[in-house]
Amino acid sequence: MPLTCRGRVRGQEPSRGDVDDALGKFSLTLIDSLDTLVVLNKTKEFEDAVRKVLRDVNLDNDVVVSVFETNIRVLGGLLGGHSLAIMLKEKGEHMQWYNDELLQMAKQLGYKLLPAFNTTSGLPYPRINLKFGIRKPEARTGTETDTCTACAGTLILEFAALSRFTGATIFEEYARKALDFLWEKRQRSSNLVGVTINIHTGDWVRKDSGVGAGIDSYYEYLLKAYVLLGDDSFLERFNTHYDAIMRYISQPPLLLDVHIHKPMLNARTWMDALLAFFPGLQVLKGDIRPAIETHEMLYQVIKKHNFLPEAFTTDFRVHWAQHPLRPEFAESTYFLYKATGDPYYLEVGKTLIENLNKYARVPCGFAAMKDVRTGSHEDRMDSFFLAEMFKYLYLLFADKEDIIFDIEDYIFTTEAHLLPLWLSTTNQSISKKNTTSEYTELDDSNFDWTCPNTQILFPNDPLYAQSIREPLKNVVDKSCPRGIIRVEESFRSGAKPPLRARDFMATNPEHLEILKKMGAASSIDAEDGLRFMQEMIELSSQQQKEQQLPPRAVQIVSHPFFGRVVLTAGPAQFGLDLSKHKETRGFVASSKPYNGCSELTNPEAVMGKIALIQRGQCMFAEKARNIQNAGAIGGIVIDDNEGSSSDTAPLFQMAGDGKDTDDIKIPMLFLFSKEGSIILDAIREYEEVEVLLSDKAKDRDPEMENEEQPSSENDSQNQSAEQISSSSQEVDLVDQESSEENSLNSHPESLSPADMDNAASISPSEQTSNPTENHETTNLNGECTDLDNQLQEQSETEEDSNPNVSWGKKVQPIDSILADWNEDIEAFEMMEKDEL
Ligand code: DMJ
Repeated sequence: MPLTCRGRVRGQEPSRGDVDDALGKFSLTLIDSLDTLVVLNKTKEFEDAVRKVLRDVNLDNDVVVSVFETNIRVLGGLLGGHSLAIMLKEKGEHMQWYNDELLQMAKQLGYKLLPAFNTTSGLPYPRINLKFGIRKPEARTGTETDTCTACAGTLILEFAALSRFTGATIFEEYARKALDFLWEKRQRSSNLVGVTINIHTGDWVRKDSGVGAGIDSYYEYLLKAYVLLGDDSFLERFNTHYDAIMRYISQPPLLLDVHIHKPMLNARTWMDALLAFFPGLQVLKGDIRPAIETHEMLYQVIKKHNFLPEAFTTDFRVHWAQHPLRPEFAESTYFLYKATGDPYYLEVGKTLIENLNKYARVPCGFAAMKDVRTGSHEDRMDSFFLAEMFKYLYLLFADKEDIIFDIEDYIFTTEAHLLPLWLSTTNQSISKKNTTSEYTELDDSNFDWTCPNTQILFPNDPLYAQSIREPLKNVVDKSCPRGIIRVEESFRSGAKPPLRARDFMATNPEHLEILKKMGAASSIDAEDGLRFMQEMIELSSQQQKEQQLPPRAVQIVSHPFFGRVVLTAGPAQFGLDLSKHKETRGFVASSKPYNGCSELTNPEAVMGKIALIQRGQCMFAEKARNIQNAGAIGGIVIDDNEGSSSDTAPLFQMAGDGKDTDDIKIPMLFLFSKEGSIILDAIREYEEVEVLLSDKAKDRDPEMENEEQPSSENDSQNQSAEQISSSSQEVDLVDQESSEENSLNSHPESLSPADMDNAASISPSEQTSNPTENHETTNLNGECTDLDNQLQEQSETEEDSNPNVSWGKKVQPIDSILADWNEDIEAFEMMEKDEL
């Protein structure tokens, strides 16, 4: 936890839900970063780290963990560590004492994971108890019915390596069986797989299909299993799927999810950050052109937001603003540089590193971005940051002689762990399944460049990659994404377009008839119904969204923080609107009484400063008035619920007191207790603590550190009570204008299926885009002519002109249908649970 400078121990911190399933009290980060140390030529540190793992790590904990995460991060980490330990030992200088201890641990862990495969399908349960397996009731797991495709299909590299290193064939057998089952279950006409599957029946639970969350590394492992194990059947499967991906999902430069049964139909209008690995996989396959295109599109999204948001729409707005420092884009950049030698990719890498240092680096590491729009942090540095991000960025810039071994002798697992290619010829006792006859005859032209020799791929043409990128230069700023158009076009040829939620009218008998039909059994109707429900819920959540304000940021700028720590703050529905005014900068002081519910007894201490007040005992507006009367230039309300944190709670917004709050002119922000205590601890340690209150963290540059530190008194002059009152007139004016502007610009955004059920509880930071983005979108829509956008604009106009028509009324008649679809919607949540 890079903000609080502690390790995250499961059970000792408030649960963050499924994301904690990666934590098994097994020193995850230490194990996941073992082989990174060797890549970075930190041999001595590697030796120490291995000793620590052997001395301290216990794998027999009564903890329920994700089988997928444990496999890729811990089993993979141990095997990567072992691979490089034996390499070093053989060189004769380091690790001379090493006697396969990491491998023994890996084997022990492998056996602990095996009970998860006790299903008729051979697909593993998604979770397992490290101590009790899936034995009930002690295990507290083993009741799940579904898993994600990537979760069941991302085992073969680690399991086969474990079998081949140890001679215990059972691991490779189990992983192969799970892959065979997934292959059998592919949708036979599209050759695509869904996102989640029932581990007992093999039915697809979520029938949407993409290359990102929930499926990503299944494809990666088919191709890499071929590379590592030399088994043609894996390549044939991969090629069959790849052909389908390029036919349906790839809509260059976009990669859009489609339905497995109706692959010409896009399943959503947004993309997730996990798909950024795909250009790297395309390089490995040898299909460089689309890799360059998609990578370039992603890079432009990054340049717009500094990081790749967890999800972004086809018109490149933020859909889900979090960014946990995922490595996929750096991984693809590395592979593209290796393939093309184009220095452009070094520039890309430089930007990534600069952004990490500028926006994510904090005193105790690198903090995930809670919201790429505000630049606020989360107290979280996932183990893949060291395992993958560090490794790929280092390798991008490393010359051959910088690395003490030949990296070409290894394959990267999905967590960037290194497995030696010589395993392909060791302990090959697993019988290969001869299923060649099942493979579709493929158009060979697709594979002209498969397994290319990079020396001859771009002969004498250093401008090859650039010529592909050039037409995409402004794609993010100017595009009218064709993905959206395609959906509509597919129905222009005669067939009646399905009913879209935005067009639905409860009074239209034809619409009601279509709705009834959707409840019937045909799978096509069912899919239309499913999409209808998704859209309906998205639109209805948009209603709630409109009352919600975006998150704000509290940035600590004084020594020794210098702007490095940015805390996610909740906005207030009253007081100075930080999205329309320059940030407020000032030293902080606790008010007395701390709850701020009566006239302050220490006005001299808060005068000209930002007052800290505790939540509770009176209305927020009352607190604001009391600190404003004492001369404070701003206020931070700190939650009185001990342990609350923006990591686990949705964004909190402070409401007014139901009366006129125009008299409150100072900005007010809310911090949960954990973020608040970071400021309180800082005061205890450094006394003078200066912060910025803003809608977006100020760029931290070296100047911030050199900036003359204004004394608290100076600062108090910055925004004196007089200035506050003079700026208040401006506030009123701007507020009026902007509220009009906002209503004009309000723009329905879609939510992920996984978000849908949570629409009420999800943090607005994940739902709203900032006013600038709305504005851009309006401009963009003005230029676009596709039907989808026209319809969207139409529906906005209708709503605007008749504000009394509420969605509540429209939603009512379909309540019963909502119940029918409930099960599917729950399944949609799996995506977040399983991978995001
Ligand atoms: C990593 O743990 C792996 O790359 C995995 O396959 C999916 N993504 C995370 C990091 O984003």
